[in-house]
Amino acid sequence: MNSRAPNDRLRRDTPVAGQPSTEMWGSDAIAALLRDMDIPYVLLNPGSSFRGLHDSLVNFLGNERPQMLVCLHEEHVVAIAHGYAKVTGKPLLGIVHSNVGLMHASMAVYNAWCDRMPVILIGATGPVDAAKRRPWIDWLHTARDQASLVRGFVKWDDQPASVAAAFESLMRARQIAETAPMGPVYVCLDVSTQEEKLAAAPRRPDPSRYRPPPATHAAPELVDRAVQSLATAQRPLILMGRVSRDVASWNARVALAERLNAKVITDLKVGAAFPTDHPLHAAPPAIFLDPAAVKALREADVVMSLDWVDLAGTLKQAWGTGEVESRVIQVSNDQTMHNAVSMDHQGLPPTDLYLSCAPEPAVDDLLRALPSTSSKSSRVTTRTGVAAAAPVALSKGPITIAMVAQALQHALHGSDVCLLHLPLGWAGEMWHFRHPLDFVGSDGGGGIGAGPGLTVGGAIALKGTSRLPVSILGDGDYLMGVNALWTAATAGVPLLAVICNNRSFFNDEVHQERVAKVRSRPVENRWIGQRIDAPAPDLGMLARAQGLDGIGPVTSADMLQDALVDAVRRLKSGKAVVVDVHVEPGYNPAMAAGVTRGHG
Ligand SMILES: Cc1ncc(C[n+]2csc(CCOP(=O)(O)OP(=O)(O)O)c2C)c(N)n1
Ligand SMILES: [Mg+2]
Repeated sequence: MNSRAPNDRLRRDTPVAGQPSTEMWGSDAIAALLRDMDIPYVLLNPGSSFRGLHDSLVNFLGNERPQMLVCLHEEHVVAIAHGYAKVTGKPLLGIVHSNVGLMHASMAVYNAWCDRMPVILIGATGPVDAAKRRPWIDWLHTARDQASLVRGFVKWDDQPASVAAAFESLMRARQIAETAPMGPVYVCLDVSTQEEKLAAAPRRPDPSRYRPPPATHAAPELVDRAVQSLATAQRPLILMGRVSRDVASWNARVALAERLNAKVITDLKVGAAFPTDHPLHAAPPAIFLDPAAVKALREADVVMSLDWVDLAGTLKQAWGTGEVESRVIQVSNDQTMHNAVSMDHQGLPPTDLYLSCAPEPAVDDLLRALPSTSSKSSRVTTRTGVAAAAPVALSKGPITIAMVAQALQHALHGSDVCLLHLPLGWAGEMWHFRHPLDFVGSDGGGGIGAGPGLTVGGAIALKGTSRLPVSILGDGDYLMGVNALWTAATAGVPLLAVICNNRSFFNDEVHQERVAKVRSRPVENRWIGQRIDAPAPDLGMLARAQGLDGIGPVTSADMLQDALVDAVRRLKSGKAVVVDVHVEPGYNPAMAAGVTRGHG
């Protein structure tokens, strides 16, 4: 992480001090443990099911560490925590109301699950003891098994029935969430446990004794076999998948590829994993494989996956239904997550050698075992910051996403930037990544509406660092999640979101076009049921309405460069800024082919 300036703190609502008291309530004890856990923020949307805990966070802890950040929708509670984890690798706390709050939050939990990102979500239930329920509302907001709403996509859940049990539950929740593969966890607190009066402060566990286990390593003989296979390969290739944001690990991956002279493919679904302008980087990063990546994969005699998302599907893009002719080394411990309600475990890849661990320990072990004299190529990458780009020419013409990328790079040239989200029409060649925080990856579960929340979460993590938080979002994604941005405005979090506004849920126009062609029906109708254009929502005004700066709409190329230079100036002065840019609809060919591939 870059050095932090003193302005990393968010704006905080300060409670007045009450009368000194020795009284203690169940939720005070739970809040005290949350303080011990040393997590800076708790995201929430209020609800009576956790009014006891809410009071304790304000009046017992003074709204500090954890500091409350209010969200306008529970989906953002989780999306913001998810965005923070993508930058830091660490969980924030979220609290959502019984039943209905959790239902709102559920899509974002799913995204965090598929993205293998830690979030500690706390919920609550009306009195488990039916005799204590208020008429009507307590019954609506109590469930027989509330966690069942999300159990299919959390790593662990619990409903502790006492303060002591809640202590243990929270310790276990954090330990499990932070153990690789990481993921969201859910702890549901009974309202009666929170509101019970305690005779004395219970002894709390020491969180430092409940840390996640250190990373496990593959057995030495398996590492030896992998070294043998890679060192003797003629054309090795590494698929760099879910890896950490750690710079030392980034350098280790570069050293490994160089020592093996292995080609590398990276993925836009996950964060930057390898310098995209390195000579060994074989093809632009993409959601679906670029043709150059398919070629490199088919030519490889040994393919090593470092926890690549969907290894089977990727091999299928290269080899079709035929036999995969490369020898496949899989480095992943993702199998421990493979019992979700969804099929996010993807297809089962052929695996000739299986190292069941996370990429980082495997890369370190391989590097130690490979003699450095075996280096077949060497190159040190030292450049950082956004690459130089010519300004976008002044013309009255339409704007493409590629022009937005170019103009933004021109405006940001030389700054360290973290791209916190990219739109579906993005193409990998539009921007080079040279640092693990240059790009943090996609939403994980394909749940549209996550972009704004992920942006706010990433921006919270970056506040006070020298790295600028920037997102480029689709208009559909923005409009579904737009009120996540209010949390950035109220907490004083700078960010820049540029909306590639094609006035459409365009992804689905591509699908309708395909169906129309297959059925010999008019493709001209593909827009019906998709366009967001009559009226076209004013995206800048939606930002201004929430206290952010809103620029636009930027409707022709001659307006673009100045608008983005202005936006970057405002970002650097500490503002949260949205720019509405009207772009031509269109996807790159690999993306268009990938999204519409037949179901048969
Ligand atoms: C919650 C949710 N609803 C619907 C979809 C289906 N869907 C996939 S992409 C997309 C369109 C997104 O629109 P936008 O962000 O404007 O990007 P564009 O397709 O226009 O490039 C939709 C509706 C989804 N993935 N998630
Ligand atoms: Mg769109």
